[in-house]
Amino acid sequence: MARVLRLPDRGRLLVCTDLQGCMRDYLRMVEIFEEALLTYQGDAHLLFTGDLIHGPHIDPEDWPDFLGEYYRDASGEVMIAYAGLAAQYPGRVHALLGNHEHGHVGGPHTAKFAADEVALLEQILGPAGTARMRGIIHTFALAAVSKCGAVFTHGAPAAQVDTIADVEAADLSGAAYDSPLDVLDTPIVGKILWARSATGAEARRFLRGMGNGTMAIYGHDVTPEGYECVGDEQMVVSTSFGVYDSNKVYLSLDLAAKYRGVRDLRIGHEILPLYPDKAPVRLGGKPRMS
Ligand SMILES: [Mn+2]
Repeated sequence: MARVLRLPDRGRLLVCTDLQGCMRDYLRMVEIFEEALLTYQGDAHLLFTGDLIHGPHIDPEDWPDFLGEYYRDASGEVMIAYAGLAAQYPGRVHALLGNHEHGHVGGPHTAKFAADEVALLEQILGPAGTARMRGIIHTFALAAVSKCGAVFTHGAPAAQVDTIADVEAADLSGAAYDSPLDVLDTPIVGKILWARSATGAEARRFLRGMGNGTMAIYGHDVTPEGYECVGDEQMVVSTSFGVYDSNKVYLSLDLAAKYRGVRDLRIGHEILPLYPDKAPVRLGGKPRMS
């Protein structure tokens, strides 16, 4: 797979950030995608912006509030389901690499919920399952660009990119480094996969380099409110991990539109609740009688 995914200039695009092994939210996103295929006469796309894997293995009584809605990690199952969906709808289901996937194909091993989450998941999956998962991860791009102005990455848009070719040429293997941790200090891969924030100047430089995009859309960090605008050109979205159901948000973009920036994205149109029946009005939920 090419390092940079070029999305088409028509159709509807649904965007889902960090699932971290949450099968229930994955299935809800598939349901929304299949509804969109009906609504838009088959012309819909679904994009996952990385970190589909590596969730908590914690019993309900030990679950801390800051992790949001309770779930149990189903990373292996989510990856298999993703690959099946991508095969079922060729060219319409896409994923970007997150720092958690990168650990399985040359990047540093993450240690969010285990001392070595890469080793833990590979042990659960066994050699054949691990090989299969790595094959799926190798289909993930590092960034996605679109004519509508949106540029998608896993982390914040802090990478020092002059042209799309810089990202196309990025080395993900880690082979060039003494230690996988060295990738964290690299100006492109390290930032795209790990940056939690970017200044306005960094974001504008990145967007210019990525073909004059107008807004950077990403996850990686949790925003408990569901989404957050940073200046006019950045939006952090939390669809699943670390958030309560009521605040989970996904994006629905018109690929034929020309968005001038994140202020053009409206609640109830482009910004939508994953679970509308649970969402407050401020996130597009319906008013309820109490
Ligand atoms: Mn991440």
